[in-house]
Amino acid sequence: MNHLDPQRHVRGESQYLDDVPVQQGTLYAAVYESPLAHGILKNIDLRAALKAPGVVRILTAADIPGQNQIGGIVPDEPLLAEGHVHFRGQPVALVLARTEAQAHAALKLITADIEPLPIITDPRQAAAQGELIVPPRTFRIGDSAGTFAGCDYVFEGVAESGGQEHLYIETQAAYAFPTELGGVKIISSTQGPTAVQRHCAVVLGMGMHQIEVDVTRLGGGFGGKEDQATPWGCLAALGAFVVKKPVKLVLDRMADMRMTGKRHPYSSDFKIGLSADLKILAYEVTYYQNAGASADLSPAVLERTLFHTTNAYCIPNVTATANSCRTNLPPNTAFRGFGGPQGMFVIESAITKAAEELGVLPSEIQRRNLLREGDLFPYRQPAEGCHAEQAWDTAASLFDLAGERAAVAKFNQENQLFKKGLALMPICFGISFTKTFMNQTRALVHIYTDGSVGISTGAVEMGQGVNTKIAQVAATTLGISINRIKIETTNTTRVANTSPSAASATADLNGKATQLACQALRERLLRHASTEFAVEFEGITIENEQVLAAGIPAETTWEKLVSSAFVRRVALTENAHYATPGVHFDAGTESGHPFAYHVYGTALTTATVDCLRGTYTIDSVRIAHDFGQSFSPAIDRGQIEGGAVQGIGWMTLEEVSYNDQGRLLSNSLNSYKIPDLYSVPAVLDVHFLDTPGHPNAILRSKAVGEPPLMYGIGAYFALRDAVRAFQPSVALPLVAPMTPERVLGGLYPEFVAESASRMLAK
Ligand code: LUZ
Ligand code: MOS
Repeated sequence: MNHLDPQRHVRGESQYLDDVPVQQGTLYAAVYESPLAHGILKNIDLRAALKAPGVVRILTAADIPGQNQIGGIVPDEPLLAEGHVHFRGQPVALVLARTEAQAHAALKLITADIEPLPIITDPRQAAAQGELIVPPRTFRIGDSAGTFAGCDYVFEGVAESGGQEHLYIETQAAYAFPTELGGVKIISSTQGPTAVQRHCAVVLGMGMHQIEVDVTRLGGGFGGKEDQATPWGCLAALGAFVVKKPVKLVLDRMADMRMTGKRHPYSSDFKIGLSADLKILAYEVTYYQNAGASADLSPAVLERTLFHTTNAYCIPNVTATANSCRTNLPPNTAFRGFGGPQGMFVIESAITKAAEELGVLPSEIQRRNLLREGDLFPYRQPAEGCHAEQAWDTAASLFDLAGERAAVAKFNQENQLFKKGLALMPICFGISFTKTFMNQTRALVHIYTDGSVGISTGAVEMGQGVNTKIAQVAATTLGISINRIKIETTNTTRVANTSPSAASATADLNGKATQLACQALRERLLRHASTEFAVEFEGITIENEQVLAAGIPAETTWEKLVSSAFVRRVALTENAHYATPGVHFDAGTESGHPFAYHVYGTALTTATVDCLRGTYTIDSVRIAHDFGQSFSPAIDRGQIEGGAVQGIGWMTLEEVSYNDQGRLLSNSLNSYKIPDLYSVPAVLDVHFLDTPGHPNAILRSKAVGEPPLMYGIGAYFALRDAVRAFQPSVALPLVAPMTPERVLGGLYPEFVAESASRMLAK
């Protein structure tokens, strides 16, 4: 089965938001952003801009008819700044003009009088000043403090990981239309249509039923449109509501990079205790999450960091504390992995540090501590259907770990100016929204009288192939060709109260709802056939569009079955609700069974460093991955390859950089480097482990969205291994991304420190 969309994508036929035919009278919106990262907003001078050509109206907080509030978890985020500004790029005013160029030209005529306030960009500084978004949370199992005294080895350290720009190809955008009775319809590039609907209703001061949100597809999301499509949807809706004209708002790339939040940078303190035989007995970690200026999804991201504190390892004594720190940066947000990668980077750093100090291979510690069936995670869910050891051992044998190691050692002995490194990266990722109530959705399935089928769910297609999977589920369940099936746009009036397409759970949730609806329709149609042809219900099936059973006429096809059912007034529409069974969590005790299941895998990564230049190549990434029973292997393989490469980018190339004034320095694609064709490893192998899948996974095919991103962490440690082959004594800080500059700093620490101080002196 192939992904249904790519042929249309490469021919330019797929319709994205900016391709929607523009209605007559449409106004174009542009956003005036705060030029300062923190201050008191005393006045906005709109006079010159209002006189500019084509300008129809300029809206500020004062024009909001409902509440000026779009905070999803904590109500701390105004749609338009009011009283204060809290980050550079914060929306302050919305210009509506006849053309896009006129709207942008008018922005330059706006001035704001802002009294500067002190700017915080560092999460530890924010924490020291008590600037926390929510109270700190702690996950605890066993007694870590009491265990360290009995450990043979104890190591402490600091690990830091950087932000990451989502860089969806389609930037943030919305197109809003006034509807009769004073409502608004919004076409939005969002992963969360209901979030856009809910917040538009709040901002406009009306019921959610007055707001309709429609999504055809996104040109990528990666978490960046889970919550942060909302402001643009609300701004376009506000414009349409006030001016009673269609309003289109599309961010250009640099505005998108400046104004939207990214993956959260983390700075963390760790302490790890081991026995003489390298069992990890205790682990303590304190995370400082750089949340940016408002909560956005940060508390939920923070929680998932805690859930992934111990990655794929069983550690009996753990204390993990997480702080969400308020800084004067754009609010950071969901990004593939959702805090999990940040937590997993720290435990891998701790293990690597311990291994380096002890003079053993990190993999010796990793392998010895992998989860086994029934082991408890720190939140007390047992590992059920655990494939951590199977994934590791399969990777080690299939990819010839011993041979690879020998080859790396031989290369390093024979080469002075190039060094190779190797690392293993096991992953374990929990599938489900950690907020239990979010694990629900619905599917609305229509069979039309000609036998064609239209399916609406809460799933948003953003390139991940969820529409293909849902169509496959329906075709399989109904026994018909996939060519009869259309996956409709995601629309809040057809499927209401949806969770965002996120948490790797979209195909599971919406696939299961579709399966339930199609099972009901199938049963209803077969009962009709049983009556119509007076044959036993039990024996009847539909296969390849043919209704089969003794006594059923051979010419009874799917089409005939459907049209005869219609004539007999049988309902050809079904609406099904699905809620993941067995998930629960008690935030009071920080324990429960939050995940439907876990996904496992192991990557073996090798890299070569050019020890003169500090440049490098990631030579190979070979992955043994737990797909369960994949029914779309091409799509699933694509997710693993894409995720691994995106993770490599986060860990080795992509450096989100703000100055101390909160100004984004990496503000375009010439200062922010993402993986391209040339930085993809020459070898990127994906092996499908033989695993049974899980009943909560759609057709036992496990979720594939987020887990592979964390294979990229292996690239960081492979590079570190190579640098240490050149400079065995170097005290390399555990700071990601491992950019060529950082590699160079590891290769020539004194020289780099010296030249840096010389540059500073200049
Ligand atoms: N969004 C969310 C997510 O609201 N809860 C989650 O647990 C989650 N996990 C991954 C990605 N997005
Ligand atoms: Mo995502 S980080 O599952 O939107």
